[in-house]
Amino acid sequence: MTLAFLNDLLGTPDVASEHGAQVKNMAEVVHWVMAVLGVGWGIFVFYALWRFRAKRNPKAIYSGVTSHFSTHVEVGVIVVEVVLLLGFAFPLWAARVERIPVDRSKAVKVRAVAEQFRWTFHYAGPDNSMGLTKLRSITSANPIGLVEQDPNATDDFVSVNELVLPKGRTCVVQVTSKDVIHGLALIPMWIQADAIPGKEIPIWFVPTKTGEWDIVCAQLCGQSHARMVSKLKVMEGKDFDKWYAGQNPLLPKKP
Ligand SMILES: [Cu+2]
Repeated sequence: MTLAFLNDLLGTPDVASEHGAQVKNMAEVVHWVMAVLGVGWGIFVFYALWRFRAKRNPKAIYSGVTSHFSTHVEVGVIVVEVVLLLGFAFPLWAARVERIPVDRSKAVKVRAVAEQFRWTFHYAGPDNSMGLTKLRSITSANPIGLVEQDPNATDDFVSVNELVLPKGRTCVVQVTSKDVIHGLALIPMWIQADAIPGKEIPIWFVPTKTGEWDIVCAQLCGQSHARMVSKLKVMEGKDFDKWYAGQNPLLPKKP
């Protein structure tokens, strides 16, 4: 029986991004440590119930425990948790969250704009520069509020409830919301971020597999939260380029 087989028992989803395996490993280690802790403490509770039952101990002893065994166990657990946190979780967090690629000129840039109850994915368009958006510019035809006067905005396009990305390229997604807090969970990418009104939270990753998956809203955001389902489509680079070039700009062409 291999470790991989044991990990399959956890039912963790497949990895379709470059960094995904690291997060998956981390999740698996944490699950197994917690399983050992949970089972261990469970056994201890039943042992204590049996060992200190009233029939065998008719008279309570008020002096308490005299051995240091439990202290050693507690210290051991703390050491394991500190190693997990400082040795694994913090460096992984720093790599995934802090070290956002500085040179984004070649990255695929998308804004994920949440609202009750859909996702509008805003692409930078052929110029690969995100157009300016403003709350005041939002209309039914311009749901993300692109500013018409901004030259970078003229070629920007949107994709509603479908996040299309290429395999093998760095993707930077700015996550935001128009109303309440939502959560963008890209499960096969092993990445997730809350969509908070007034904030743009960047996430980045490199997809390594083509395919189609559901995107779920990861925050209970209202009555139709469960129906806030979108698609994540990862295509081969050339198919993506074709799709990208075929999209119509959101703003009407200026006469
Ligand atoms: Cu939501």
